Amino acid sequence: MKGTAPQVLVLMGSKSDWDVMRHCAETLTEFEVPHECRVLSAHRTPDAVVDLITNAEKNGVEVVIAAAGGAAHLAGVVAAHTLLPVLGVPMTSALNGLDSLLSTVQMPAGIPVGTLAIGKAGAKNAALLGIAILANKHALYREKLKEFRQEQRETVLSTTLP
Ligand code: RP5
Repeated sequence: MKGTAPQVLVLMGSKSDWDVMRHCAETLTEFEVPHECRVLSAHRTPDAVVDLITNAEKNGVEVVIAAAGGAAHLAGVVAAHTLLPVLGVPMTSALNGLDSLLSTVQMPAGIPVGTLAIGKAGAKNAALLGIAILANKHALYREKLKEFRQEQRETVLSTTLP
């Protein structure tokens, strides 16, 4: 969706996260949600994270998704600088993502990060939850989510085993 202002901003701490986070981007594309994916790190590029996130809302962004691995503070830092809903996706890491999960989910009270599952499921669900948030305001996304759920239902019900 080039040329359209992004409604969802997808940040990840490293290019090494892309192999997982492409599932998030692919889901947003499937639902035709204008989005932008960026690599920015809370510890390697802290000033650039703050610059981008403090301007996100006035640039039309409605939901931010932030993925990171290890001492995964990206989503929390992002949430500290915006009133937009922030969804965190823990990346698999040296500790199988448990460190990333705890770093993302265990926000002290006051600055929430809606945290999804570790890895691919979390990447895809972050997109779907982001779309559900957008659907409160944009009826078209609500219809698309209904269709998506119906397709999943039909897939399960038509499953046959050998
Ligand atoms: C985090 O460190 C990134 O989100 C990534 O998951 C992890 C490793 O990054 P690289 O060393 O692969 O760049 O900041």
